[in-house]
Amino acid sequence: LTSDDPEWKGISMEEIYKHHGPFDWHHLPPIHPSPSHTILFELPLPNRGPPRPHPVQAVDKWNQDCVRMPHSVHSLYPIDPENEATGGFRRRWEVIQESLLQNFMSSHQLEASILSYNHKYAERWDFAALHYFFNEYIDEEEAKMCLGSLIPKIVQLALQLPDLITGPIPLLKRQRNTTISLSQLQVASLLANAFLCTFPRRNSTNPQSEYGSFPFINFNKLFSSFREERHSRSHAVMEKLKCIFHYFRRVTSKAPEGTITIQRRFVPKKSCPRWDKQHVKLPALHITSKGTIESQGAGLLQVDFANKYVGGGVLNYGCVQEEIRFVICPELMVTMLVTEALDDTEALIINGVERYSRYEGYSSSFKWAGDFTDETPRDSSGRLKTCIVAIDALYFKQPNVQFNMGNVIRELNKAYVGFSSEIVSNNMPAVATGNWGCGAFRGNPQLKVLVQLMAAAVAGRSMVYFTFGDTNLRDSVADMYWHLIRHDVDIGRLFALLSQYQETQPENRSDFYRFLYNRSKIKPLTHYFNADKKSP
Ligand code: AR6
Repeated sequence: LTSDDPEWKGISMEEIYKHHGPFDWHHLPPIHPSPSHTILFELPLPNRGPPRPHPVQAVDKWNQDCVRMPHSVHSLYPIDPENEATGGFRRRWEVIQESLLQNFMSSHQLEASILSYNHKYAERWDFAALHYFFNEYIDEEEAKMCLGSLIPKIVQLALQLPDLITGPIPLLKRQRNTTISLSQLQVASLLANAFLCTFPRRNSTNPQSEYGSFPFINFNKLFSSFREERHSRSHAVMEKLKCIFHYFRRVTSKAPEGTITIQRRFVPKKSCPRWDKQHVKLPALHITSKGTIESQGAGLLQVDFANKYVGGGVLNYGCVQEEIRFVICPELMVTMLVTEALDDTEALIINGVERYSRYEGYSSSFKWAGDFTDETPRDSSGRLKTCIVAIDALYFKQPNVQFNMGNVIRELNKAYVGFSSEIVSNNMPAVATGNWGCGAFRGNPQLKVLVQLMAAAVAGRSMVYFTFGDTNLRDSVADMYWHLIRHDVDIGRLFALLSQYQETQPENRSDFYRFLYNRSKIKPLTHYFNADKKSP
């Protein structure tokens, strides 16, 4: 089963794809409304053009369970911001419209405009990144084009919001299984509003505030992410801005026609697997040092190495796996509008997002590398057949702590919730993953690969693992994988071995894989017992 091809080990991609094309899985049911699934467009879809908004008669809800929309009649703004007590109030949406419908000659005018409906933050927000981008980073011609032509289009797209979104958008709150489907055009308009910082109540930094447990969505955070002394990280922010402007260029020159589904998945802890009692075997594994999840994982369940506040530092200095994915597929950012911080046994699954940009480099060397045409086919509900699952690993300050069984179980459950599905099928796409939790979050990839394999096994999926250039990791994991297969080590047994390793005192702990090699050769009693029963 192993190959001579030095780039990969384990099972071939043909076998992972079960000898079909990458997009031939039939595991995802069409979009269908239900009490837990809100659909913001009309079904069936039109033969051409973007989906029409649903409901036909607009409904304006202003409460704790839905996104507080900037155009709601309930969103009010002081007529005289300096003198709230005396001046009375008007609709904030009117203020937004008036201040945005103008010709912008500079990014400073755009800043003034944004602040005119966010006066509370006039002293606190700065727009250093935005100004650097327009005045220093891109050339004058480009800056002129962007301000004179693209920004007005973004404004148009944002101001279409009341026509494009007619129903309340439910929030995906903690410990609820809730799903939302939107059209790509609706998402574009929401993101145009985020860009212009129009979402009310989303700016407080107080954790006790109404949205204290939600990610930030207004782009002011990104616009201020620039410091001379953080030169290389500020540079990456400039390149992220290029990706975002490119996205808006694309969606304002031709309205996208597809749809997107966002699902919050919650499995109560008591319904998660008893890991010591799982007798499934390790699943098929393809492990490679070449390629990335988003490029070579076509059609598979692609893991987003997430923060519990989905999107992580995308609207800030962050520029690692999650943030890069969010800027090359900016539709992912709409999840930040609706998703409350993920709990331990929760995941977010996003179907249908499109990729708009190419990129080069990583972290501080990240660069926008031009337009990307996404050739992924669509399903019958208009979604690109791209499926992403956001799971947040634990951050480990102390490397030893990750072997504590409480933490191992937490990571097993998290991966299980992300990889499993309420739809039972024996034809589930493999998981496309890699060093989840092992970069910014400082986990041990030799442990995390096994944790993910165990979760995939119980969820009934194979796995494609990208080591991101690390050939040593590829080889050591492949060797361990074949060793465990040869010794018939099942998930419960592997769990028991992890727990034995953890019982040895940290100062006496040997190399983790050496420990597994030594111990897994010794078969547990139950195996002898079963073997005895079979022998004559
Ligand atoms: N494909 C495959 N592997 C990759 C890719 C890719 N496209 N990009 C990176 N890797 P990291 P974490 C590998 O640090 O540790 C964010 O801020 C590469 O080896 O992004 O889970 C989130 O918002 C890299 O070192 O994930 C969270 O706050 C490793 O994957 C936090 O980082 C881990 O990537 C999560 O940190």
